[in-house]
Amino acid sequence: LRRKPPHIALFPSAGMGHLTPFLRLAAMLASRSCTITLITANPTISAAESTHISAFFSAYPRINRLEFETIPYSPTNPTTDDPFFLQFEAINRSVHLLRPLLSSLSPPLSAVVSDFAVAASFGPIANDLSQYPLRFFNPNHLFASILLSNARFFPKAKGLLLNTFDRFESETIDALNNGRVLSCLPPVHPIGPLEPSELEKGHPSELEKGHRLPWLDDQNVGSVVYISFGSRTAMSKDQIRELGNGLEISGCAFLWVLKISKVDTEDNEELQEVLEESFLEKTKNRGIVVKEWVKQEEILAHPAIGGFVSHCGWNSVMEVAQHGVPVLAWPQHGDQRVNAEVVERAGLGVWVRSGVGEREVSEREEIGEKVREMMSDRELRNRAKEVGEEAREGMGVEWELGEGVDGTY
Ligand code: BUP
Repeated sequence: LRRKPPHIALFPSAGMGHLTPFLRLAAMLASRSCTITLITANPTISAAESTHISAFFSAYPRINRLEFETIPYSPTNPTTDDPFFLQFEAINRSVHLLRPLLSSLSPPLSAVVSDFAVAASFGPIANDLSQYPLRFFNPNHLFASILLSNARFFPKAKGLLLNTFDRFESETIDALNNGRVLSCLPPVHPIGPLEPSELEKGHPSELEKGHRLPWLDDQNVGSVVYISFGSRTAMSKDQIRELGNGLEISGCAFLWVLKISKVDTEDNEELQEVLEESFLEKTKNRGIVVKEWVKQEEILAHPAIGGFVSHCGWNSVMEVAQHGVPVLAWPQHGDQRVNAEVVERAGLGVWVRSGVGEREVSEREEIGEKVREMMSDRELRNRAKEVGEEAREGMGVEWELGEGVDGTY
């Protein structure tokens, strides 16, 4: 008897860092004959999200879209003004609107894969909270309370999919699967690094538009340092200036993606207004600064790239691991410090805990020195290369989720 292909709904939360892995997973599952419904919550916070969602559905016409309108969340005494956290909460609070839409889908759903920040949407909530060690967080903070209420749902899930791979975090995966962290967790499946979707392949569009890609093509192998702090981190103007001067001091060629505002729709400054004229003049033949969206996957895959100064958002970590490029970790907030530690322990990069990134404003001399050290560290380069080989070994491996409740897969 042939089994029906499973129908899987995917539910990302807000921000590119949360959307990107879901788009990749959707593309990957669709290519393996699953019927896919991607849930998109409106409104989105950033222009990058809207653009990527539209382009994704054009590139994958067979993937269904289920849109739902969230009820805006605007508390009177907010514990945060982060628009992404507020949107997490808005999604969580609006999820009752989603349930009837999901139950009317045809064919009926075999599974829902939900972002951890909105996981509670789909099931009953356990009562016992004592086992979750959230003492590092302020439980009154919106982000902590979102995580807490969603983490309570984890034991009710059929499985947890992690965008990581065995060799990168073997101890952690082992501890999770052997009940050493929590006895009540379902099986944890490391499914990363996720392959880029069609949307991310091809030339890095913005670079190409500005005719700058040939510049990257003309650089020596492993000579360019790539700098990006992700889609939602804007540094202070002072830090941006120090970083620019640090890059100049390093003597290395560079490609720097510079975010001037936290949300791209609020970005109304030109690079020339933020960077010193002398910096732009002195580095014009040695480096490129862009503020547009670039195809990071493609950049990291380019042979000219020899190092990555990264905020260690988890998607960036998985992407750079896959390409085996050394990292200088410069974590900013959220889970990024934990991620930086993972990067360091895996041998993929260095994290100068008391230095770069850990002060209010890190100074140019130190930045220059650390960038130069990373770019010339042969041992680090070799270990990063090995990490890349380990990462690619895991890619494309078929994984089994087991049989669904209705026996359809
Ligand atoms: Br900026 C930028 N192009 O120009 P993270 C980012 N990306 O492809 P974040 C581009 O966005 P949090 C650009 O490759 C990665 O897949 C990048 O996710 C891509 O960091 C994603 O690295 C960014 O997880 O989110 O966005 O700061 O730290 O909240 O996970």
